[in-house]
Amino acid sequence: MRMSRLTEKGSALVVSVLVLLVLTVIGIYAVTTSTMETKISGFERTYKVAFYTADSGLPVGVEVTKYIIHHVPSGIDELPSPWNSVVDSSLIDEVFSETPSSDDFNNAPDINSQNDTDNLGFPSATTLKMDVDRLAAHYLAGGAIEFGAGYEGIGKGAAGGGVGILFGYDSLGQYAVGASSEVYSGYRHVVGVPGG
Ligand SMILES: [Ca+2]
Ligand SMILES: [Ca+2]
Repeated sequence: MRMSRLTEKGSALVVSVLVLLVLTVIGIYAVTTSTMETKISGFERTYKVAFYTADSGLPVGVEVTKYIIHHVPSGIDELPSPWNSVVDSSLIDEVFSETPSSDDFNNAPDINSQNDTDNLGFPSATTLKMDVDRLAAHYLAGGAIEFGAGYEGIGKGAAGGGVGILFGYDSLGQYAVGASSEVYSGYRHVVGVPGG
């Protein structure tokens, strides 16, 4: 009788230890999984910040290009703030030159947000670097109405075509350590011809 009770006590102890072991393993698994998920969502967030930085830089590049075309500045200091601090001086020549440029955003970015004290309003630890390239110019056939949406040039001839200048924007957004995103976009600037 006594022996039997001792055996029962021993069995209960073994079962308790086994249950505790199983619970411990489940607990470790749960903690590991949630830590992994936290890390993954953290990576996702840094990637999104990098992507939106790159993406929101594209309109900046287009506006800078338009300004240079319309105002023909002789130097970068003639650009309005904060563009005068983030635009590389080579961009003015690039916009008007028919010779394609071979620069890139790593080597010599045409726009670098870090050169502005406010980082162009982007969050801290974020960088926008962009390469603006004039790709090609081509004559457009057809009437002004056809190009009405992109019309910004001179001389509205009803039957006149114009010149379309293509620009490419290679935008790099960087956030924190290692998170980066690249977005590429284009813009066609249409210049009308007088007396068309
Ligand atoms: Ca350049
Ligand atoms: Ca360029």
